[in-house]
Amino acid sequence: MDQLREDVLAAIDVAAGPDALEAVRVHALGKQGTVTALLKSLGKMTPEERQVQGPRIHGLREAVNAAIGARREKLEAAILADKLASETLDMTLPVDVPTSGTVHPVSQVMDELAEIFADLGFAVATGPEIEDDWHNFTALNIPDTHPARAMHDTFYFPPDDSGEQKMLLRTHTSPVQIRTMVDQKPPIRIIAPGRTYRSDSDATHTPMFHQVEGLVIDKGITLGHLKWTLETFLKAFFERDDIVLRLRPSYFPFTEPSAEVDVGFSIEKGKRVIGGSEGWMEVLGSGMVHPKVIEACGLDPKEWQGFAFGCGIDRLAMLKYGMDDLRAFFDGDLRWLRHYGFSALDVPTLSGGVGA
Ligand code: 2NL
Repeated sequence: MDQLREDVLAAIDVAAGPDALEAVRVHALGKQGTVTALLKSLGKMTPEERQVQGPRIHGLREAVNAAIGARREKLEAAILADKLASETLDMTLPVDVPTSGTVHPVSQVMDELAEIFADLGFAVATGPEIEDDWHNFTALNIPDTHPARAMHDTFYFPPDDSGEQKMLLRTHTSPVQIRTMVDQKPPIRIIAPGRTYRSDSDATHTPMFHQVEGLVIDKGITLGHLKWTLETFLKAFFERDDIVLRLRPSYFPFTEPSAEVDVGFSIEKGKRVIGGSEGWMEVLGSGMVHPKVIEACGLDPKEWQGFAFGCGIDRLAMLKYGMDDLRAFFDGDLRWLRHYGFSALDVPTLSGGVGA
């Protein structure tokens, strides 16, 4: 038994790894193991023999178990030390950055507009892009003979036999404001951003473009309110205090009086930037809502007045973020989108800055 003890403990001591150690354990303590055989032999002994051999054989089993436990700990510590020494991480290697999309500049500018006008008490209104003749033209005091109603300027749907009025792709977001005036009681303060369509295509016009219109209907509204609102909006949007406005008399069928709004620009590093007054750039159309439009929506123009304005969102984005070709907005070129796109986490807020 002393020889067996010596042999098993020596084998445990030289076991080179967990597998070798397990083999030694099975050889000694497994079903057919050498130590197991001694334990089994206790059953065949006389009580006197068992009294002498029992403690010796059990003591041997304990000693083997303890030695295996100690050896296993030693081997595992060695394996861990080995891993720590060999598995180093090279922090200078380039990381595989997962690709993620960007927010399109048009969406970013729409979010900026919603944020700025929300602060002035305006809600965002939306409506259908497929409109009828009445909401898109008639209610806006646009006469049947107006060139905008011509087949070659507006996308009309083929007429059906129902005798219902002509359907078309809205040419501005004004029908959203018409629907709001028809459905809601004043006071009304809304902006209507969205897609609009005109049969036009060159370097500065795409058949689909984006527009934002604003509308205020209340009692005692004047051109003064219009000018202050636009000035406050443009200062917040372009994030500059030196915004200068110039209102030029103009004509729209749906406003009276009407005014084109020019904004002063200056030249910085050879580029035109909004602010200052080295020159003028037309950015908005506006005016006091025509009494006929207010009446068409079922309101009494003697009781309710208001102002409205409209401008191109694509154009606002170009002026703020320095793009020069409108067509690139709708090409879907990933290189352009990565260059001009915004992080989805970079949400415009008045406290954190509306733009990049
Ligand atoms: C422009 C000019 C404008 C409006 C849009 C409007 C809407 C209603 C009533 C009266 Cl419901 N007016 N909208 C008014 C003036 C100008 O847009 O140059 N847009 C790109």
